[in-house]
Parts: sequence; C-alpha cells; structure tokens
Amino acid sequence: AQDCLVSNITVKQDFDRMRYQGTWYAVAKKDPVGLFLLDNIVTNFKVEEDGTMTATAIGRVIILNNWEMCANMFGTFEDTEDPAKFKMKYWGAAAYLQTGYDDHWIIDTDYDNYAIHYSCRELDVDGTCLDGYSFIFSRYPDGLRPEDQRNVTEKKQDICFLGKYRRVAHTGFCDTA
Ligand code: DAO
Repeated sequence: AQDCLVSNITVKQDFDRMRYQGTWYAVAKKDPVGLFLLDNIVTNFKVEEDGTMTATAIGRVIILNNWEMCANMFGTFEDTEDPAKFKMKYWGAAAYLQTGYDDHWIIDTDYDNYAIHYSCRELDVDGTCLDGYSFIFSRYPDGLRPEDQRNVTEKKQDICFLGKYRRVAHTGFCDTA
C-alpha cells in the first residue's frame, strides 16, 4: 500500500494457522506509543482443539519506574472474515503487566523461516496508521536468513514502517530452562 492506507494493506493469502504454530523469535520490532516488550521476545503460537489460535509470549520489560523483569504474556485470537486478520486479547501473568485488545495481522510468512506481523492501534483521520506496532519474527533466534531479507524489507515498506524498526536482542535474559 504505497498510499499507507491501513485499509489497503494486504495480508497473507490463505493463512494456515496450523503451520504457524510453534516458536517464533522476534528479531525486529517497530514500537507503538508506550512500548512494552523490549527484547528477548519469544512467542509460541498454538491452535487449540476447538480451532482457536492462542499464544504465549515472554520478553524483557521495564515496569513502574525501572523495575526490569521478564513478562509472561498470554493472548487469545478472535477470527475475522479474513483468515490472516485477528483480534488479539492479551494479558499478563501478573496484574501489573499490560492488557489489551489489538488487531493482529499476519502480513506474510513462509511458516518455516520468517513472519511479518502488523497491528495498527489507532487510525489517523486520513486512514493511515497513527499508532501501531509490528514484529518481524524468525524461527531462529539469531535472525533472518539472508534470502528472506529482501522480501521482509519490501513488506516493511508495504506497511509503511520501513526505517522504524529496531533490532530485538536475544541475550538469554529471559531463558528459563
Ligand atoms: O510491546 O509495545 C509492545 C506492544 C505489544 C503488546 C502485546 C504483548 C502480548 C502478546 C501476547 C501474544 C503474542 C504475540
């Protein structure tokens, strides 16, 4: 969408939630206003027996003036008429963590290597996104394969977030096992 209208953003055709399951490492992130998850962000998607998609996520956060911790987050996804567009209800394992209800769109994925997520929280009056965030996910914690980078860059441009991402480090800070 060169015009940056959220309504013109295209998402993954025939999104297959079964193949999307499992672990995804955030390797880059475009932050929303009032960012929450900082780094060491790992998500795990699952399709429940009734077909509902759910996810858990962990990541380093800083809460209440400077308390650094790893947040355990949960999300449930409501289907929409587009199989790649969900509404995500999310909450934390502890009450002082963020809760919310966001769009959760899968812009593109090959299921085995990379995924591009998009969420616009607030539309501007002209139909562009005023406040949104996006994760670039990889199946590998050390980043994208070189052969996926060009496509991912193109998609960042399509969603009008090119140049707004920062790298998400994986330092082991939130590793439990
Ligand atoms: O980090 O600034 C931010 C916004 C992200 C909020 C969403 C966190 C919880 C997600 C749980 C499910 C998986 C993607």
